[in-house]
Amino acid sequence: MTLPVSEELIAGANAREINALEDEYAALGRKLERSGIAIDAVKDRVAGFSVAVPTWGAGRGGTRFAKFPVPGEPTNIHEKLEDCAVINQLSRMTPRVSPHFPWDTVSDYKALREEAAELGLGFDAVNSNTFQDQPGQVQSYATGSLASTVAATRRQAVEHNIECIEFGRQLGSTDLTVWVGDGTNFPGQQDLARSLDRYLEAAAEIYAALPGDWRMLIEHKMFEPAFYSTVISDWGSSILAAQELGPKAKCLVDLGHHAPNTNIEQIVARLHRFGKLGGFHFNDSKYGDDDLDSGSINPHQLFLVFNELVEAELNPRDGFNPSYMIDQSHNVTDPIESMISSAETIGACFAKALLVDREALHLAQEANDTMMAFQALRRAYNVDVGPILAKARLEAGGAIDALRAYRESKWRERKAQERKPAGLGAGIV
Ligand code: PSV
Ligand code: MN
Ligand code: MN
Repeated sequence: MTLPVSEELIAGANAREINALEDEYAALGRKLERSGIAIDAVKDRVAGFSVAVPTWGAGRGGTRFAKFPVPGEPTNIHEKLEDCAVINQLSRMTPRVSPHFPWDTVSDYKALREEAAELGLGFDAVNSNTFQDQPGQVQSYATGSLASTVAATRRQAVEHNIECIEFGRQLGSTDLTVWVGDGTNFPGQQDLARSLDRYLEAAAEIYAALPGDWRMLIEHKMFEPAFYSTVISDWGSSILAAQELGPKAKCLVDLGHHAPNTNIEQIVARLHRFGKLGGFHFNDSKYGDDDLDSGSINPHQLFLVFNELVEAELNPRDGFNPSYMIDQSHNVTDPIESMISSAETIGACFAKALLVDREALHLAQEANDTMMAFQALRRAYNVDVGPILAKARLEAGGAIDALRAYRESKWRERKAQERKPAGLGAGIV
């Protein structure tokens, strides 16, 4: 394996920070011990936690108004993998990459899988794209894709998804994430029931092409690019579709795809209850599908989501194995820095959820002692779990302070000299 950042640089940075970390870790260990929690056990759980990063998150995102590339940003799948390897090498929490087709152009999938492995990476869910037209494409997605009234367009969308499964097979993926932009902008524009019929019929063809150990993750979104209705608008439509398709179909929850203030943690609990929780796209939002960095606006919500996930793990239902991925648009930051910071935030919410005194919580719930039930969550949420994450990173070969080590590596500055400039223009969704 050839990792991108110099091991000496990481070791040097860690040597400067190790004493402070040991001190903080020991102090936190004593504090947790007073509540009967063994810090090493929590650290080991955190060490086993990972979240995938999206190839499209490795470049600067943008809005429909503009995209401002960062000098040295990756412009092809090989450079994106290199950057993802930097994130994982320093954070040791992001060993898998999720590709998006045809945004990622690949000539040899087998070789790409080997290239990724050499960088310490594997592949996560493959994402199909039927929400944009591509050069040379025969049918336009202007009328939608899987739910289009145009049979040839539906066929093209089905075939693209099946082709994505084949790409994923070669890359070692086992999940296909399907998000469609299908929907309407005017009342009456389409028959709301028949659109779903068409979607279900087309999705069933994709489902039928899934290999035995694959899952189809259905991602709902209530608006954008369609602003009156979307075909798979919410978790209700998503779970109904997943139930109709079969056991390999699960629901994917993108945190930004709901109406403001929606109780997402409750959606998580509901999906799990019916064995349909397939995975997450982590990001944060203030207004809509803002794709802001995870936990940057509402870290408490992220903690509550993980609280449900820890509960779910203790009460397993059918095939509980949610896939975790970051889906953010890094418009004003270095994407590597945003993903290092986001992975840390996501891991921290998981760690805090592990600290919840479940017995106290359940007893308080049974006794209808609202304040003590809330306090069981609050106590865990208030703990600074930074030392636990840093220790897990250090033991896995990463950097105690991953962001600082990244800055010291001058990775972006060096890539700005080596890589060809990224194109300008409007961003991606
Ligand atoms: C749609 O808004 C979405 O969340 C889907 O996951 C897409 O694949 C992704 O964004 C692309 O940016
Ligand atoms: Mn998403
Ligand atoms: Mn989105």
